[in-house]
Amino acid sequence: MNLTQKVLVGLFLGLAVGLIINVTGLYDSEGFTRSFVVDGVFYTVGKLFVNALKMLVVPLVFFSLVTGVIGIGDIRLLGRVGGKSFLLYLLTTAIAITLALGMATTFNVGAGIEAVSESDFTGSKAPSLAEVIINIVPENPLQAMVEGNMLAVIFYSVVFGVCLLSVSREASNVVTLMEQLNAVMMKMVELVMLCAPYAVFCLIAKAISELGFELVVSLFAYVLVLVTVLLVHGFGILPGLLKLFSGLNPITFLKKIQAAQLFAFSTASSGATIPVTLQSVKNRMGVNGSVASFTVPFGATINMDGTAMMQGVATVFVANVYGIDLSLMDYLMVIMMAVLASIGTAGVPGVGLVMLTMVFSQVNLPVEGIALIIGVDRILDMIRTAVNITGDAAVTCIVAKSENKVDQAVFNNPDAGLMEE
Ligand code: DAS
Repeated sequence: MNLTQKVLVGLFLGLAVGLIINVTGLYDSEGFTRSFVVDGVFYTVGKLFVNALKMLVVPLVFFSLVTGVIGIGDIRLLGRVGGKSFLLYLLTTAIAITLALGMATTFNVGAGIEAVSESDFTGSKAPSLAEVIINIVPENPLQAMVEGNMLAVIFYSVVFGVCLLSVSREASNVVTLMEQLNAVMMKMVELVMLCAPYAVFCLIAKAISELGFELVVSLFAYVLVLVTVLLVHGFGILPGLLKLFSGLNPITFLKKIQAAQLFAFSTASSGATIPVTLQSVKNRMGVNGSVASFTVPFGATINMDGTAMMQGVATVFVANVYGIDLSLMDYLMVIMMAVLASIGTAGVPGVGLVMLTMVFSQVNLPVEGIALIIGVDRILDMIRTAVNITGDAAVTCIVAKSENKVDQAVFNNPDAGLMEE
């Protein structure tokens, strides 16, 4: 079995075990099953996995962005490619979150569910917009890395990469070292991902043991709306933008991005999927490596349309559960914060949920409301990550086409670069 199949087995086994523990009352009985199995084994394995992922985030972002910038090879190209891809990434994310907020408010998700009085979920107090912008330039880059201030890490990584690129002849050893360290990071992500099936089993089993099927049912509207907007964006809007801005065939694009989408779905990690996304856009779609090696890691780090959509729908869901009316200004703030949050998060499982605390705090929503959706987030993370990398690939193709860096013959050849997973 490949990783995807193993993760899906872990997912469904976890659902089954969690339901059995919950329905039989083993969880509520506060006995051995709950104390040792659920709160012991399941919690520990799940936490170890999440910690391992968080361990990867900062070095992965730094080396993938530095290597991506170096990969451009030509400062002038970086300016055009970097500028175009950054603007397109922001545009697609803003479209995504606006669609999500529109659908979530139309269907009024979360209305009618009993407000949750307490939870142990605590999030950080989000900084004001001015602080978010000022914090982009770190006083101390190492401190920004230690604290996981992702916007500052991204800023410093891009600046470091641009400066290294401008002295790449004299600093060729450093360039080689960066590329080798990036390869090490990719291997480390792969190693951690080997544990994904077992971690998914434990995380899902624990969540369902606790939350029970009724809460999962009551979240059904949240899941249904979010999955709908994710699919509309991933399989409708993004291919449509590809056709509009590049003229490339959207159906061909969707056929050729499938392997990367499936890998993103199974790993719920854009970062882990970078090698597969790169392979898909270069070998299957004919995008020149000089563009893809920047826009793909860049997108995997700053472009998360699916994540922004989750943050939009979750905001409406929790506001309704707690009976809080959001103003137009609140929605505009959610859009801006979700775009910033997606920029500041590296592509690893669950980061969207972590950054959701930043979005909630900005519109004064109770952060503990996140505890309501954390149980089903893992499955949704898998879907939204597939949408995230679809956005990365679509923008990569649009930018490459605008630079005449797409080999049309390869793009149109249905068998080009077929990859065995
Ligand atoms: N799993 C993240 C990614 O890799 C997305 C998220 O957490 O929302 O893109």
